[in-house]
Amino acid sequence: MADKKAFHSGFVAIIGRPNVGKSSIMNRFVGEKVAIVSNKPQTTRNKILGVATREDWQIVFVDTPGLHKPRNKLGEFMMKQASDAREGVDAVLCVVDAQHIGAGDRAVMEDVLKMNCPRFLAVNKVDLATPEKLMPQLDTLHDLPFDQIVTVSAQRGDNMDTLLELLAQAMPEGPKYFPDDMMTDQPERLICAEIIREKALLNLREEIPHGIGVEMLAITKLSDNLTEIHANIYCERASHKSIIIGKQGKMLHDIGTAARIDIERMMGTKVMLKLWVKVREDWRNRESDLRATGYEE
Ligand SMILES: Nc1nc2c(ncn2[C@@H]2O[C@H](COP(=O)(O)OP(=O)(O)OP(=O)(O)O)[C@@H](O)[C@H]2O)c(=O)[nH]1
Ligand SMILES: [Mg+2]
Repeated sequence: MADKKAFHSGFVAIIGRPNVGKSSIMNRFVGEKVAIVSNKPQTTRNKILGVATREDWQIVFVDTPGLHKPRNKLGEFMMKQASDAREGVDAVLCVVDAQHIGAGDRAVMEDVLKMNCPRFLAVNKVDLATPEKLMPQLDTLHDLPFDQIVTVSAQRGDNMDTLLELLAQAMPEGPKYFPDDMMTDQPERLICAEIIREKALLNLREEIPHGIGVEMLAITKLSDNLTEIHANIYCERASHKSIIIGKQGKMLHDIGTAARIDIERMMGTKVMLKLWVKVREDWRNRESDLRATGYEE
């Protein structure tokens, strides 16, 4: 009987500035939306695992919050999550936005290049960058000692299979860390909270999204196909609260409806979703509020 080919596996941290498309890349690799995505920077707040499994390899991706200067305890928590994610990984995937590679991205790349493991660079959103804009940017990257530099589009899919294959080839021999059907380490209640936050991010503008947190109060399975969910949406000012609720409750209704549809799909049951909006001034600096919204070690 022929020897069975050795299984390869490992952890890959995804690192980069806010909004470059880290979570979109992970979702594409996993084949499911395990991390929420929005056009607002600082969408991701926790380390989130996403698992891609094939016949002879498994990669566990660690999506991280975009690197920025923290302005409150939540920001500090996020940056700690991002730096912890680098510990003990088998490879790192640094991500930049093809439309603009700035000083902040360069600092991140320099930092990533200090890591002692295979280092990959994804230049994402190539669908948005014209060749005239992209070429000079790529020229400035070629000298950097990444193991591979790949231009990709997480949204359109360009080169994503190639990048995934290159990452798989860099994985050492190892066990299957997670069962085949497991896509993420996130518990159901955290996924629900994230879905609600995503819908708030998509619907709200300016500074409000950054000040939003979701506290899950209860998830009750009323029957095999009906779940009741209660959650608080935190915001930082009374004026924000009235915007989140909207005229005759329309905004909150829209956020709730969009969230309910996604949660129903995830849970495979009908969902009754009840949301309340609470003003918690400075909650992003208060330990107890951070704990309630899921931001603790
Ligand atoms: N056109 C285009 N848009 C993209 C692509 N990848 C991501 N985006 C968009 O870019 C925005 C940010 O994507 P995210 O995946 O949330 O970015 P992130 O790096 O995880 O952001 P943070 O969690 O805030 O650090 C979203 O609006 C995505 O839809 C891409 O390849 N092409
Ligand atoms: Mg993200």
